[in-house]
Amino acid sequence: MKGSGKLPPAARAVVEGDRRALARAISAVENGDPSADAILSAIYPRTRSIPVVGFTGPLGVGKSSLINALVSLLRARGRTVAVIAVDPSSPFSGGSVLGDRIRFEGRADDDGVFFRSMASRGAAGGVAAATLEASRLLDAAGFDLVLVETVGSGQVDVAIREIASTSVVVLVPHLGDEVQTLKAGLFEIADVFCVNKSDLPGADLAKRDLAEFVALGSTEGRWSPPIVGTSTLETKGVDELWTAVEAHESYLDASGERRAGERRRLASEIVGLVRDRVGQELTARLEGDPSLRGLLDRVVARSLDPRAAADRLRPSARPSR
Ligand SMILES: Nc1nc2c(ncn2[C@@H]2O[C@H](COP(=O)(O)OP(=O)(O)OP(=O)(O)O)[C@@H](O)[C@H]2O)c(=O)[nH]1
Ligand SMILES: [Mg+2]
Repeated sequence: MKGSGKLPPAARAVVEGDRRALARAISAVENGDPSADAILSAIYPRTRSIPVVGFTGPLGVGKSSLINALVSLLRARGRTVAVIAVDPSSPFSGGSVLGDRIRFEGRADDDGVFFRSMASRGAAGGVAAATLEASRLLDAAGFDLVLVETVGSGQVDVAIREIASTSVVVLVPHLGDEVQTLKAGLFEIADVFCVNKSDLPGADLAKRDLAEFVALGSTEGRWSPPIVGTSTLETKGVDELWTAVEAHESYLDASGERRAGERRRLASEIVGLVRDRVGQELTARLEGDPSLRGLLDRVVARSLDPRAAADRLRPSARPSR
């Protein structure tokens, strides 16, 4: 490990792999606690941009089951793995449990695995930002890769694109009409398709359907998402699924897309942070700062329109300076 002596204690504990410190730092990020700033800032130079693999898809298709199976496979191969479940029912805090969904198996005796659920309350963008920063903490803590589960709720899944280096869209045979709806959104984010529950009838048909769909959108020289059939019940296809994920990760390196993608994501992260901060500050100042209150008064009185007021508030046109 690179010398961690100069780091603030909370950050040092994270990079030294202290689980409780890691859990506390993630909670600070999740709760928007100001103590997160110093930790995130201190650990950032130590992050390596590890693979973050997102699993998304409709309720109950077997995302958690697949992640459990992959964790076993990866641990058997000596890789260390962190799992983040973006979960509205937050299974670790006793939230309501839907049907017979699978929980992540406790592996208290194994330091090479870390499970964490993040409540998906608040805006999708907020969840995405917290998940991104949590992945960064896990990266700094030395994990080889992060697996993220999101429920197929649309916005959060699309936001996962901003975090994951590889997105796996999980489906099952006989989704019927649901597949048609999904095609609009989820399908655009897939780097790998997984048809889970392939022990059920109709799996081959579902794979053929998907293959036709993929062929429609495929472009010469670009990544074309492979379609992998799996059954966690019969432990089939899990190796192949991971092989497909690794193939995409290799493609990212070979094509230069990893660097380009990271650059794009960081730019969008910075813009998002500025938007949040400037927005909060302006909201407060529009009522609190006398010169800006006057501007708002004029808009209310119809002597200025909102766009003209916004123009005057642009950083390059600060009215108060
Ligand atoms: N037949 C069959 N059932 C499966 C398979 N994988 C998972 N299941 C079952 O499907 C149900 C849901 O599995 P989960 O892993 O919780 O699915 P999920 O997508 O994580 O569910 P949510 O997080 O609630 O969206 C459970 O009852 C599993 O036992 C499979 O390969 N075949
Ligand atoms: Mg699940």
